[in-house]
Amino acid sequence: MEPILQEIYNGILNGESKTVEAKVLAALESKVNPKEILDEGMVSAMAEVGRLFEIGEYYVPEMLISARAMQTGMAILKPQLKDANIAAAGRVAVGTVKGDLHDIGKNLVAMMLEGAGFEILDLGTDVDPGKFVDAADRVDMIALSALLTTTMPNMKVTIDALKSAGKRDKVKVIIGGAPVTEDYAHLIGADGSAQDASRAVTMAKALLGK
Ligand code: B1M
Repeated sequence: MEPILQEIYNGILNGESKTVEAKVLAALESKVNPKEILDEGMVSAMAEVGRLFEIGEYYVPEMLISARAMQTGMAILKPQLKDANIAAAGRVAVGTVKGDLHDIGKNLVAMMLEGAGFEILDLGTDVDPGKFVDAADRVDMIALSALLTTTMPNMKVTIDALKSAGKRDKVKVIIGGAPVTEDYAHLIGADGSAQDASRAVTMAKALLGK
């Protein structure tokens, strides 16, 4: 890994927002590809944070400060990942399902979709199914994120709420997040699932015929 990417990686691992900010700016200045900064320097660091949490070396506070450092870097990269020349490809409501506070992956999906020309309605985290149902009148697609096995069932609750409100056929629904599989998407009646933010863009384009 390039030294500058290693420094960003370490900054996220140690939850040093200021370092991450400075190093991401420096990397962009040196013309390092923004996607490379994101994938190698940042997303891989968050995966390591998860591993350290799993083996009991990190606790929730460490995860939180790493997440803040990650968000700082993402805010700087956001304009770089956006391609201004693409016409609006459709409107997408994105949100993390009820009970779930993880928003980094959701934000990444929103950023990449926005970069690909979609208009984003970001409903945030811990989103009540009713809010997605309300949003269905204003968007072409709903993108649900869940990071916990305990909150994943709320994806089904949300889709069922859309069905009960007679709005399921008005929108496409895609789901994603670490515990989500294609089989699960099929089981709960989503239109598809994506493993990462890039694939979410590909899927959104395919489902909306772009
Ligand atoms: Co949490 N957490 N966390 N956490 N956390 C995980 C998810 C966990 C796997 C850690 C672990 O045990 N290894 C574990 C879940 C275990 C499980 O359910 N099987 C866990 C746990 C247990 C918890 C708590 C319960 C801990 C506690 O309190 N005891 C608690 C729950 C709080 C709640 O939500 N109610 C909790 C809290 C937190 C923090 C608040 C401290 C913080 C979140 C801060 C924030 O998001 N602002 C946090 C963090 C940071 C993590 C880890 C370390 C990192 C998540 C992350 O941001 N990854 C995570 C471990 C891990 O993932 N390895 C962990 C980087 C991000 C880019 O990846 O979000 O996976 P990800 O998104 C990916 C793909 O999943 C996909 O695209 C992205 C990449 O391009 N994707 C989509 C995501 N959404 C998509 C939607 C799509 C398509 C693709 O279409 C719609």
